[in-house]
Amino acid sequence: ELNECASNPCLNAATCLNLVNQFKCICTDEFTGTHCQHGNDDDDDDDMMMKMIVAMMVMIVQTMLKVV
Ligand SMILES: [Ca+2]
Repeated sequence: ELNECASNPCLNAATCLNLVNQFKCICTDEFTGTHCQHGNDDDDDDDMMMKMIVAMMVMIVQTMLKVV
């Protein structure tokens, strides 16, 4: 039985639980994933930014179509 937490597998200030033949990361609110490697807020921000960019592109194309 090893201490799987010995290699610090949990990222972003997560708490590591040493279990039998496995580990579990207790992520902070801002992160998710097996190793807490995914930032929830960052992902949301990226999605919002992408949606805004797409919406702007659509508006620009619509405006161009009206002009032409
Ligand atoms: Ca263990």
